[in-house]
Amino acid sequence: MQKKNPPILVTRPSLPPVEEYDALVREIFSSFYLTNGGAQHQLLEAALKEKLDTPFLRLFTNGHLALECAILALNLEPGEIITTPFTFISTSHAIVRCGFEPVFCDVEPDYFTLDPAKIEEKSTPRTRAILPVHVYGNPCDMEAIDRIGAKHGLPVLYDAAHAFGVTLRGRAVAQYGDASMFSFHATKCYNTIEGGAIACNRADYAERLSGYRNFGIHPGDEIREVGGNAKMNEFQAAMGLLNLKYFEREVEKRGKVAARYRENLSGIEGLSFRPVRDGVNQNFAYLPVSFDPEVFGATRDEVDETLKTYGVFARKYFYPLVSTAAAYGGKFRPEDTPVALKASLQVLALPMYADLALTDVDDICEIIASCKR
Ligand code: T4K
Repeated sequence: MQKKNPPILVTRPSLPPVEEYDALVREIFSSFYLTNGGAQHQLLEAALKEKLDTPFLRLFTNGHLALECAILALNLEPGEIITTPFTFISTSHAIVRCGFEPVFCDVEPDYFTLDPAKIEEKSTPRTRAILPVHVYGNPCDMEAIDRIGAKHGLPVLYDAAHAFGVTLRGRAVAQYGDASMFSFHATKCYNTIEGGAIACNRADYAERLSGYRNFGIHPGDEIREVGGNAKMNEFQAAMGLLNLKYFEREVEKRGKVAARYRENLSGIEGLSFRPVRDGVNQNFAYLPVSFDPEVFGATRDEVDETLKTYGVFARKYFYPLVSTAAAYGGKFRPEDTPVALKASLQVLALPMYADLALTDVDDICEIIASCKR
């Protein structure tokens, strides 16, 4: 097989027709209103509230700052926040940057999401909140986690960066927990270039989010919070409005890509796909595949290197475990979360985007199959 040129990357952002974006950019130009809650922003906030089926929603300039504002707006006493080590570094950095200590709890072996059976043993008198992640867009066991939160009086803030549009038994993921953060980064299945949102179910919390997003300023020039600047601008919001129009088509195309991978790779011993929880309507945000080297014969890293020689750039999402980040000074032991550790060594996120040609998927699968020993 020939080396892919141009190379195939792990993802490629979906873009609306450029004429449609041009038309909205012209509207923005003629309005001279570029940020701070302009017309596009207002339209997008309203549209996403409906799409994510949530009573309150606030837009942010990116998912990470949204998460930080969401933590701050919980008004917690200093202490610990229970989270997963199997995530992007943003999750635990947000906890630390907001002045809390992350406590890493292991994940479920099938879904790689926070294991509800292990949360309570991580709880101490200093636990202040639970921050689970719907990793790859697979929702956590939200019913069980919400029950634990309610039992111990701990707020549950979901990192739903990957879970835009996902539902469980017809119920939007944003309806679980106290709040959910969605990322609209260019690499996500729904993008506003950079961007993010917090969905929540309480008006007072949403008001505090507005404050943290905009220097703590509220109507009447009252400055209630020590907020920063995390506002989404009009150009981002315009991209969001257009991408929202095409989102269903995006998911449908991604679904076809995912089905082709499954068709080609199912039955190869030592290679496994993530199962999907009952009742989940997926968004196909990522295409994670695990390689068990004992059975497959080659390691995840060997498969990754082989793909690269053909111009295919998969990604080791999420390796290394965030708990081992040098920034945390070796405080956490990866052996304490063995399921997450194993996942971090075995998972490869394969190229996944709406316009990935099915013939390219076939080629990628052929390369992977050829690695089997
Ligand atoms: N929580 C979780 C669980 C997250 O996964 C993330 C972000 C966050 C919180 C924070 O949300 P944001 O603040 O980002 O909204 C990427 C993304 O930058 C990041 O958003 C994402 N998670 C993370 C999982 O992946 P990198 O370092 O892998 O990005 P990069 O630049 O290597 O891009 C990945 C691939 O996409 C490359 O092969 C190139 C391609 N690409 C990228 C961009 C930006 C394009 O084709 N076009 C583009 O515009 O972090």
